[in-house]
Amino acid sequence: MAVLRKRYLAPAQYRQAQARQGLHGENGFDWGWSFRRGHSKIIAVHTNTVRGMSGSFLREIRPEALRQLRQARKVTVLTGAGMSAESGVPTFRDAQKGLWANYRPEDLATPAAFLARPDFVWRWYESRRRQLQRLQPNAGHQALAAWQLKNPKMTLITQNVDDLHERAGSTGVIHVHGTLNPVKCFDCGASYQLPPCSDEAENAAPDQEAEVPRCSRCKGLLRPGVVWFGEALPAAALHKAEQAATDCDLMLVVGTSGQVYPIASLPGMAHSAQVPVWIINPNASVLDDQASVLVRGTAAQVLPALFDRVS
Ligand code: BJW
Ligand code: ZN
Repeated sequence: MAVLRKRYLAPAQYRQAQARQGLHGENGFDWGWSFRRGHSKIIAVHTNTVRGMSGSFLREIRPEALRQLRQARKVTVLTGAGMSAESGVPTFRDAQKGLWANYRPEDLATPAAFLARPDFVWRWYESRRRQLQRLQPNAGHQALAAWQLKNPKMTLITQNVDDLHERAGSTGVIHVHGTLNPVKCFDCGASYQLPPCSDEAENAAPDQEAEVPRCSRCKGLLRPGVVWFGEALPAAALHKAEQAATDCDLMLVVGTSGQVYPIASLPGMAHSAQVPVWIINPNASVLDDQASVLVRGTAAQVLPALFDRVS
């Protein structure tokens, strides 16, 4: 079997390398082996993602890899922003578009930014909440929810602050970075469920005046129910996530860049506990070293096809 020596290539480069090394996939799905520290790594490239076409593509995935997934009784799934990208939610590290194009999320998602300009940061979150209201779960969210029905021991951990997993039907979702709604009081922590957002919220310009609602108990400012940089993650959620990372037969990591800690260390914890880690991402990430199976494709394309093959 040919060995694809250079592993972490962008899909187009990967295909060129494959052609050079004589690896040819069929049905739009190419795969190769790579060897490192004595372990084999399966790389699966969903070439239809590259070509922007749809179609079946998992016929070529190695049967031993599919068997691993089929036989797993306890699967832990970790999702990141890429999970919701095909629903229209911008990923965190994509350049922002529209009215907020000149601002970096990293500069807005901090307690310091909120304290300096609460109304400004509140408007950004309201515009995102409004945007989310008119977006729908994608085929990847739906595939995970359907798969959970058949595999009740699945644990779903998400870094996303949207509710698209729940709207697709997933239950018991562990939101390690909180949620856009409910919001909470900055001072006393009291929780408040916001009513649906107005259209104006989405179209509010960054410099437009807006009043941040206040807590009815202590009059403190309300803030989004998310975890900002420098803040501790919800202890119970983090504890459950860490346990689920090692107490499982397989970890599926979907659409995260693996740049934000402590969650970025979960795939490494699983890997150290000899749990096979599968990564689904159209792009390379710093987590790739921890993967036993890499699928270069998008969440909405890969997950339905993958679960279809193992059901
Ligand atoms: C697709 C796709 C498709 C695209 N299909 N895939 C150790 C080392 C260094 C630093 C630290 C450390 N430990 C802690 C830190 C500091 C900090 C940190 O990690 N900084 C790094 C940036 C270096 N961490 C923290 O501050 C955390 N708190 C903490 O550790 O507290 C300690 C403490 C203890 C006790 C008391 C007090 C403090 C908190 C982190 C909170 C993160 N919050 C955010 C914002 C949430 C609110 C909001 O949304 O506004 O969470 S940051 C942002 O990043 C967001 C995300 O959940 C998170 C992760 O991003 P994600 O999901 O990976 O998205 P992207 O955009 O990065 O990647 C998208 C991926 O999808 C890409 O790979 C694409 O290729 C892929 N993709 N289309 C599949 N269709
Ligand atoms: Zn309060």
